[in-house]
Amino acid sequence: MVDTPEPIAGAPVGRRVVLGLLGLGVAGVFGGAQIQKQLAKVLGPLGNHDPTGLVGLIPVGNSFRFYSVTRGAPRKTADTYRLEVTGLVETPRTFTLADLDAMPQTDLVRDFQCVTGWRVPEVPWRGVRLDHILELVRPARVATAVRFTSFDGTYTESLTLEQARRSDVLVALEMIDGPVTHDHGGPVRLYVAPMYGYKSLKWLSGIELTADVERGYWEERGYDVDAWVGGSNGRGDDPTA
Ligand SMILES: Nc1nc2c(c(=O)[nH]1)N[C@H]1C(S)=C(S)[C@@H](COP(=O)(O)O)O[C@H]1N2
Ligand SMILES: [Mo]
Repeated sequence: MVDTPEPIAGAPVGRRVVLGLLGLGVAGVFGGAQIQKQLAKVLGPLGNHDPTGLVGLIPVGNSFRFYSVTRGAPRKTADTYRLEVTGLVETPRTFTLADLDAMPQTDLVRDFQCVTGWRVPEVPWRGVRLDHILELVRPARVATAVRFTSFDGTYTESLTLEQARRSDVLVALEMIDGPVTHDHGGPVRLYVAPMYGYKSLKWLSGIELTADVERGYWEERGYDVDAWVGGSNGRGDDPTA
């Protein structure tokens, strides 16, 4: 955590932050996902907003940005976190973090790629297959799609039921080397391995079975509903602008 108090929006970056960023150059040799912990430590609250663009200038490459279309989300703990699964299902259910922890866990090591072009190679992910959760609630025959909501109150995403059942789509509890951190959408986020990062909704609070695909936040703003990496919308403009 940066201990120089600095107002976030438009503020000059504190000296300690800059020194910290320079220090990261040393860590660059590790590259990839491992850099993330140190980035989070040095950037602290700036990591969420990056009003200066400095994050993009850090000489390490292959690092995560923290994205949020809102000013973040409330913090949820094992006591307060709930995942509601509703809509066109036989048995709507509400799961706690302990419930999700007790389910079979799947490990994946996959690249994480934002449609804007940054990419983090070989990120370890761990969580419950979305398909497992769908089995527990039993989708009705008329359900063809799944809609996801975030406890940031704004962001949404969706998948077809067929996509949602893939073995590389996780309700993720861990990424990199521990629990999904708050800034990365913890305690629970979605991870849709074969698609661009905007599908991997952070701060997951709702899964709703629907009759048709409903467009998500960025899809309302022009991005492809089918966000396969390498597909038509890998065009390099910025869905977070
Ligand atoms: N709730 C929420 N989820 C989100 C976003 C967001 O702004 N809000 N941004 C998406 C985009 S565009 C990307 S690339 C990834 C970034 O994940 P990260 O912030 O953990 O790096 O989260 C996705 N999920
Ligand atoms: Mo993204």
